[in-house]
Amino acid sequence: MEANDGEQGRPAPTARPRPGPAARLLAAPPPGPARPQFWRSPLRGPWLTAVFGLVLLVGVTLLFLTGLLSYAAYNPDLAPVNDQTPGKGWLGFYLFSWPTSPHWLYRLTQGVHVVVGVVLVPVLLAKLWSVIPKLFEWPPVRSVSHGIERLSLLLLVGGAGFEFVTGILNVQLHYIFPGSFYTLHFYGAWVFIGAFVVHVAFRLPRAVRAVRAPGARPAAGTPEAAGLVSPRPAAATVSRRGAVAMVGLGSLALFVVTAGQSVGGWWRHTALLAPHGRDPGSGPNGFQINKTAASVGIRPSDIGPAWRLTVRGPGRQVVLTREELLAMEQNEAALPIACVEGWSTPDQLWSGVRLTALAALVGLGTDAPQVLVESVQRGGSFSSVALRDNQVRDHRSLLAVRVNGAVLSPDHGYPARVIVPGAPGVNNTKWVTRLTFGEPV
Ligand SMILES: Nc1nc2c(c(=O)[nH]1)N[C@H]1C(S)=C(S)[C@@H](COP(=O)(O)O)O[C@H]1N2
Ligand SMILES: [Mo]
Repeated sequence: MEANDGEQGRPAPTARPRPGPAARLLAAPPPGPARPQFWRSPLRGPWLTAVFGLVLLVGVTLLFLTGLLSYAAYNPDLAPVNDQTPGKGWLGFYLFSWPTSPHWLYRLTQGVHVVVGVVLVPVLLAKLWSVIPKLFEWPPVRSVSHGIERLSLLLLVGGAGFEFVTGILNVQLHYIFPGSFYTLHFYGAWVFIGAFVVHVAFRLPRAVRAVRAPGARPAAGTPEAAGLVSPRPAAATVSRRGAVAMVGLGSLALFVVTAGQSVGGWWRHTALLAPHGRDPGSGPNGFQINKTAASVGIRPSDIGPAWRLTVRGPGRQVVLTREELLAMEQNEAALPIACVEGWSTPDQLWSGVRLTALAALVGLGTDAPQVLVESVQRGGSFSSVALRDNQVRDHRSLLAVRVNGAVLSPDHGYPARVIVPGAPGVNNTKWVTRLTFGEPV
């Protein structure tokens, strides 16, 4: 045994160099959070971290998938006006034509995205709390591979924080980053998910082992304790299950005050955390408004008697007054508005002229192509949008002039607005003045 070496007469003491001050500092952590004894909660350990981690594994996967769907729903490959991330390169590898059925598709995917994102906040915070001693690990870097691992954790924690903060700001403050929110949230998601996949690959087996044996409490300092168990635990004030239940209650409370905005209608009253201060009023036009006419600078003269609708097709152009538009065959469709911010309305009964009928005005048949929709609004990323041929050809896609039996209000897009089944709210351009069918030239 090593301890007996000296007793057996070898000249051990002089053969070992005394460690220098730097080596001594690295061997013994400085006082404070770098010392394991500093952290005293008896709750911390592989079980608690694994429970929160597994919830996040499921939740973040759902967020990532619904986020990718949301991006695809904008049909960004269709036209430059649709794409907020023109430099995405192969990150758009999975894009597909967004379908028009079921007509509540985007309402569902984006409602799930925003509600799950909000509800996961307490779980994310609890997970970070459960591993905080590791942030102060000593020595900070033991080896090259340890350094790389810690760097990946920086991307993981930083990426998670960035995605949650940008997402929640967008939901709460209505586009404080006009246009660029998409870019930030989109690229941030790819950085975050890269670090997330690496983290899951390394930690999943350990997490599964920890939740399978909830009774096993590894001793501090052992490999299975993973640096999470306190060597000097204080007396418990709540059980580990109690802590999980508390976090669960926090999530439940957030769910109760958030989910109502995705259901819409009467349930919106329960959405205490949804942005307020813009009452849409009552009556046929009394449902949620994204941007009012005044807020985007629509002048009464833009949408008054001088308003015209220009329909362009290959080699043809037709200009209609509002009366001429009203004289065309009017059709109805019950469709919701579903915003990227997570709120949506129940189906509203829209009526107006089918996009296929407007395509027919310029000589296009049942194989109508894509259309560029332009608003009288000057500037702003939502003043024009390109709709794909499958959206144009759906008989529920309208240039609506009425809603729920009344003329559209100025805030809902008077004299005419687009409404398309299954699509994000952004595709439902208000105050439309020009439709250009066909590939952009
Ligand atoms: N011209 C124009 N159309 C627009 C917008 C806009 O800012 N300008 N906002 C879009 C967004 S983001 C949504 S969610 C819907 C909201 O429609 P609503 O205000 O009638 O509910 O309109 C869309 N149409
Ligand atoms: Mo929106």
